[in-house]
Amino acid sequence: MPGTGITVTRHLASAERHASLAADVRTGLTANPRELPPKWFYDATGSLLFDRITRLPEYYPTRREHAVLAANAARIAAACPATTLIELGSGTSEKTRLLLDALRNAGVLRRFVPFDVDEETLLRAGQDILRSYPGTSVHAVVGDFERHLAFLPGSAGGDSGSAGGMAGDRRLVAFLGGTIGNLRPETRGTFLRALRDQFHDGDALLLGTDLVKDPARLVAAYDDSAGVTAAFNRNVLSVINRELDADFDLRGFAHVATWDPENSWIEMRLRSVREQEVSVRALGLVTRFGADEQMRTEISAKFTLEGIRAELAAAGLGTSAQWTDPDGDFALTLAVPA
Ligand code: AVJ
Repeated sequence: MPGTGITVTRHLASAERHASLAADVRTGLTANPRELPPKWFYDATGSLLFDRITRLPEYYPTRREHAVLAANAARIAAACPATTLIELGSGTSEKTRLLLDALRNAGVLRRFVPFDVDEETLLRAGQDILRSYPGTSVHAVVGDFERHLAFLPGSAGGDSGSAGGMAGDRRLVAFLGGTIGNLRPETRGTFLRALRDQFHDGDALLLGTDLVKDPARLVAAYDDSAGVTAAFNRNVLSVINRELDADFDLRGFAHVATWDPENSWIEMRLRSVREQEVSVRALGLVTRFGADEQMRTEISAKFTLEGIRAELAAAGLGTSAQWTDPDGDFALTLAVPA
């Protein structure tokens, strides 16, 4: 983007994104039980709805994580005086600023690398940061962190040429919001191992995770009284209607949120309120939903402090520090190559 001072690397073109949605929807709608991956919630409407979720009285994770980060940002910058802050899944600009401020105050910050599937979100976040942190360069990366992690700027497989690499570069990778909980345990392991494989000495991961607590509070956070989470959940059907020429009737699907104590995760589902037929024209697919049939749309795993350390250790990452908010609702973990 000439003139803006933002460098953009694209690993995900819109045609590829479309093909990946089509494949996920075909697989998910023909599976038994049916399931749609949560990454497709986030079009412009879905991102707005998520933003409203973060301000709901029942949805504590965003406020709690902000509190842990505000209390410990200086310690994080001291433990990992990074020249580059990489943020996986952006759009959390307020929290990003706490980290950028701490790294700037430590006198080390040179570059911000937001990594997200949505180019528009990235450019908006990048512009804001560029204005507020003069002298800091912004390198936006459009990609899916489950697939393009090998290409982080400054890593062995990535941009280590004159454009992307920097001598003496030390990277802090922030993966906040509890988003790692949206991955299944096996996928989390693969993801963490891939990240660890990109790390050089001195690089670190800052991981935000929601913690196990009273199930009533957990369920309320995913089934708010204003119905915002319900609208967010149903929004995946609008995305499929628009992008794959489908005819889901959003009124025909009810929001469900349950706590699964065996798997230690919240599960969101859409329940077909009647028997109905849905056609997805772009896939040449017509399918019947039975009355009360449920389709899973998201898991959101909740962790224990020891459990987080164990998952990191299994991926070759050692925990150097762990913090929670005063109520013990949410954790930040700083990890380095073991
Ligand atoms: C912040 C993306 C992890 O799982 O809590 C919020 C998404 N889903 N309400 C979460 C979400 C329902 C959220 N993440």
